[in-house]
Amino acid sequence: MNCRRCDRKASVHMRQHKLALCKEHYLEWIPEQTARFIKKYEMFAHDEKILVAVSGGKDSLSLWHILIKLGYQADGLYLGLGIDEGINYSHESQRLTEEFAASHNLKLHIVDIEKEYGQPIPVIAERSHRGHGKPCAVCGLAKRHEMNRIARDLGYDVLATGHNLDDEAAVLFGNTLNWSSEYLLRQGPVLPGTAGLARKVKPLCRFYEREMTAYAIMSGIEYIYEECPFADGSQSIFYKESLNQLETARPGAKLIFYLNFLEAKKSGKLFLEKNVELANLHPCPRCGQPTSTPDQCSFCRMIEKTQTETG
Ligand code: Q46
Ligand code: ZN
Ligand code: ZN
Repeated sequence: MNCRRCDRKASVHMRQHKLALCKEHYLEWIPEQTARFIKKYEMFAHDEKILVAVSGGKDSLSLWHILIKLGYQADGLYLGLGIDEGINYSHESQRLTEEFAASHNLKLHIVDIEKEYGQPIPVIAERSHRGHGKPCAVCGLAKRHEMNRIARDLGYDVLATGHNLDDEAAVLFGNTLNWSSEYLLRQGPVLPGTAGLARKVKPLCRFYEREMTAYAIMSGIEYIYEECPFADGSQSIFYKESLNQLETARPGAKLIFYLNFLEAKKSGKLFLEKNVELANLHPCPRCGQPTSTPDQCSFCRMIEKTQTETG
């Protein structure tokens, strides 16, 4: 098949879009589409300061690469989680992130959880007895807390993450299986900011994972191939595999699943109470972030608990 734009041999075939492109035009198409999504979902403007959460993986580094290409002011934030299993995941992902930032002359903030809170994620997880032996619940909580803290403290308007369509469809699938209406209400390409919470955006949410892999490889981005060792056997991987089976039988199914959800939500046709209050929030006395739990936020409570156990 030939490239739709220039007639050279195509390198990427996207069945779900009925589109084939050569390398050169693919590397134009992805940023063009991203720009279209940023505009369509009103994610941010050119004069806003963007903080990109980078993990060293293909999605977040590609997102940073694309935003810079599109002329946005985007700095990076890398969170050192202290996960040293396997290939020493944290060390390797930090190295690749730093290399990317240096070679593209970009500003990168690095926050090391152990330096900030005295213990790495796996230890916090163990001591706080959360998450049934896996650090993921604690890790997710800490990542959200820290990204928000840095965005707020350093005056960024918006926090961008590299979630792709496979990620979003898997989350949607899980939320639908459980009919978690509160999560469904909050899911989307943009989560508006509130006092103390930065606006969160996902500019890659309409790209298939394989499209992002192709973009990263063709752009020559060096990223960490391995997933975090704790991702193994997770529910989200199981959902992704199930959706992949569906996608194989019905190309485009994943995209339709996600886009029709967004459409239905926008038009108010979902069986969701539209005005479920986003729980009553008050500032955490320790870190100041809005929280719905009485007294301190869940993150600060967790840290305090682990610290009292240590000392
Ligand atoms: S980084 Fe953290 Fe993930 Fe690793 S410990 Fe679990 S949540 S799997 S996206
Ligand atoms: Zn072409
Ligand atoms: Zn707090």
